[in-house]
Order: sequence, then structure tokens, then C-alpha cells
Amino acid sequence: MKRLFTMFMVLTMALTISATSFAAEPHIIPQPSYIEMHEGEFLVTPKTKIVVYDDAWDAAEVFAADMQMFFDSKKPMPCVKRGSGIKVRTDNNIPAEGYELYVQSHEIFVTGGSEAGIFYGLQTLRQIIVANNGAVPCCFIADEPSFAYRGVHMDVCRHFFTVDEVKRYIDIIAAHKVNRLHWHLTDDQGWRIEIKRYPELTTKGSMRKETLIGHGLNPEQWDGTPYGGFYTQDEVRDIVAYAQKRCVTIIPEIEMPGHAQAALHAYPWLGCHEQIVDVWTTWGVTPEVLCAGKETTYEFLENVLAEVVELFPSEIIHIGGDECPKDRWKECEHCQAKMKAEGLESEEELQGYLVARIEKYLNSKGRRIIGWDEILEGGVTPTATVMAWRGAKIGAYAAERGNEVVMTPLPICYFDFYQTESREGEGLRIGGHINFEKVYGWDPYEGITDEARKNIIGVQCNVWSEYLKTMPMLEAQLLPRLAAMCEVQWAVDRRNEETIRQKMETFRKFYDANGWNYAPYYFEGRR
Ligand code: TNX
Repeated sequence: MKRLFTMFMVLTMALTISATSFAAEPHIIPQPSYIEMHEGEFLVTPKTKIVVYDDAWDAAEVFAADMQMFFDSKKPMPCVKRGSGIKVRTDNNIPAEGYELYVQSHEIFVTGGSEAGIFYGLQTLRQIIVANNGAVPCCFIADEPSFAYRGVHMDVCRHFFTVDEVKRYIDIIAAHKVNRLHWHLTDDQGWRIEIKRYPELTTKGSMRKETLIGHGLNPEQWDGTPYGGFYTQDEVRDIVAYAQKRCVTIIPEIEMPGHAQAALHAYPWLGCHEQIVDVWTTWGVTPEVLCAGKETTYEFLENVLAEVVELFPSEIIHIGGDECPKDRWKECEHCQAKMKAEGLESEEELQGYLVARIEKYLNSKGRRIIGWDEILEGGVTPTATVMAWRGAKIGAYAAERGNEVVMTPLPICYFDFYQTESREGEGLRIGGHINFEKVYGWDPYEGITDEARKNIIGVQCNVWSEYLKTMPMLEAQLLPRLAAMCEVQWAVDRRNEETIRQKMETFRKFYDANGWNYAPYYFEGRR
């Protein structure tokens, strides 16, 4: 009897399954941790209400505005306190950036561990809506990120991008569930942020006389056209707030002691020899760097940073630290005197001294520093975060020392590199070769001991703009490789070589729907 009953149960179950049509799993980038399909669907229209519990208005409003664009409707979807529709709420049992998306035929729940979780749940929902023109299959999705730090870098020094372009960039990265924008604001070729105490940083330092034509390795010809731009403090505040609404923390970078020729042009007393230098018109590494001997340099840096921390709530502030030739310091009486007075044995240690002093200053303001991996050379403190760019090995070394590390190694994360082997039709780029597959297949934990793993706080890609003059060019360097990068950042252990191509065909339509420019090579099968 018991056996008969079991057989009956198995049969009815089989019948129910075959009679029920579950939709295929939606293609979502980055891949969620768990997806379960159910029967039926919920139709999202421009009139669907977003019911907001727990004060998650920003996430709801951003979603409503994005949907308005997609539906091309007169008004954004209504965000209300009561009613039925897409209900967003928080639940402390879910990890802060995690979420659960529960789609039923009469309502949708987006439950986040915090407002950020809700934001990411809504981003996932947005991808499904766009792919299905509003008809969302019933399902249950649970999701959370692999890395806490998921960064994209933007260089506005080599070429300048307007406030609206920066916002557009933020829209793009936020849709990939990126939560840090590393904003490279000062360099040899332009100082881009208004500092009230030193107005000439922008009146003089934001303009270069002209720009190199051709490659930086072979400087021969310049364009004769003045080039510049900067952000006022009001514009910076506006951009920071815009990013915050999209769960993106902006980490400002103020480069020191190298990559500072634009500042030297504005204030020659910042240098060792104090002779006037141009805002640089060429790409590469210049010997003109800040003097690390004179006290006036430290005073300047602290005053600049005092204004920077007022503008940016980010707990970590990027102080650069890369590519600082020591030629000037070797000949400088102030630098040599400082080394003697502080018992420093090399110019590298002098850089270490500068970094340590700046770190102490920022700590006194309640902030922490992050710097390019050269900061390790002068004997950096264990409390600095290291951005490993010259190779994963350096990142592994820093993580083993006990420093927190953001992995952004050159052979994988330099999105200014060429995207195809043949380079055909790509235009002039800095060099290298990084395609979608390389990024997607990357293991950011390679060579890291089990113990040091916890110090790898995240992963970032960098889009240096020497050869990227316009927003469409910048976007095509970022997309679609950012889709591969965000799979590493958010879903490091969920990648699947077999399904990624299909997922990307869907995601490409998402790019199209948003009007974002992406490179065609991956879709054409060009590697
Ligand atoms: C190295 S990465 C730099 C940048 C250049 C980039 C070009 C780093 C810390 N410094 O100044 O723009 O290469 O790929």
C-alpha cells in the first residue's frame, strides 16, 4: 500500500511538473547566487507602483527614473508609502549589500540587507524587465557580492569629462553593481578640482597649451590647441550626491609626490628647483615632482586635503604615490637636508616619510589612505590600503604583510589597453591586449595564501584617458569588459564559461536600451 502511494505521488508530481511551464532562468550580469523559477509572471508597466518601506526612497526613485527612460513614459513610476506593486523593504538578516527578489504574479518583493541591497535588487529586476519588455517571470532570487570593494577608475586629467559625462559614467558602473568610483583628479596634464585656498591650481593648472598627437613613447607632434577643464566645489558636491544615490562612494585621488606637474606650474615653489614648468603636454612619466624636503610642500598638501575631505565623505582617500622619479630630490638641498634630519637612507625612504606624514594627517581627520603599490617601497605603515597595479605578486606580498589590498594588476585591469590581438579598427591606444575572456577568466586570488585572502578587499579596473578623448571612446573601452569585471567583483565563484556568451547577448540589448556605447569585438568573436 505504502509503495503504491509513493508511486502515485511520484506520478502526480511528474505530471504537475510537465504541465507547469517555468520560464527559463533570466540572464543576469553579474550572476546572482541563487535563482529559482516559479510559475506565472508579473507585468511591470510605467504605472506600476513602487511601495517604499524603511526609507529606501533614493533606491526607489533612481529605479523609477531609469524605468521612465526605458518605457519612454511621461512620468516616472510612482513611489508611494502604501499599496500594491513592487514592494521594497530592508531585513537585517540579509547581508548589507545582499538582497532577495521575490516575484509573484500579484506583487514583487525586493528585500535588501540595507538600502544598497535594495538598490542592487532593483538593478537585477531592471535587467529582467528590459529583457522581457516588462513581463517578469515569477521567481525567487537571493544574491550577495563576493567583494566589498568593487571599483572602477576614471581619469579626468589626461582628457576632461563634463559633469553630465561623469554622471553617465556613474550610471553605467552602478548598473554593474560597482560601488566605488576612483576619481583621478590631479596629474601632470591638468589639475581638475577647485581648491579655494590655492585658486591658481585651477586658473593656471587646469589648462595645458596643447596636447601630443600620436603615441607618448614617440613624442613628435603637438596639436597647438589649448585644452582644459575643472570641477568647481559645487559641481563636486553635486556629483558626490548623485553617486551616493546610486550606492557609489567616490574615492578622490590627489597625486603626490609624482604626477604633479600641473600643480608645479601653478605654484613653482612646490618644486625643488622652483623654475617654471608647463602643464605637461606629453604622456608618460615626468621628472618634475613635488619637493619632499621643504615644509611648505607638506603645508600645501595638508591644506589641499583639508578641503578634499570636506567634499568627499569616503573613508579612504587616494594619495597616488606612483611613478615618482627621484632625480630632482637627489640634487635638492632641502630633500637631502630632510633625509639627514630624519635619518632616512634613500630617496625611497623619503617618499615613505612623506606618505607616512600625509597618512597621519588624514588619520587626524578620521580618514585612511589608499595608494598605488609604490607606497610599499618606502616602508609603508600596515594601516594603508595598497592598490596593486604592477602585478598580482605585489598585491600578494602586501596582503601577506597585513595591508588591505585592492587588486588591479596591469595585464588584466588596464582597460585603456587594446581589446583585440590584431588591433584592427581600434584607433591609437596605449598598447597591450586585454580582451573580455582574459578578464572573465581571471582569478584574483591566484598566488594568495589562505591567510592573506581576507586582506584582498576588492578588485578594480582602470580607464586611463591619454588616448580617450571623448565619452563614446571611454565607454567603448569600459564596455563590455566591465561586464566581465563585475562578474569577478560580485560573483567570483559563480562564473560559467558555458553560459556567459548567451548572457552577454542579452546584456548587449540592455546596453542598447540604455544608449551606452560598447566595443563590438567580443560580439563579433574577435579576440
Ligand atoms: C601608469 S597605473 C600610470 C598612469 C598611466 C597608465 C597608463 C599608474 C599608477 N600610473 O599614470 O596613465 O600607466 O596605462
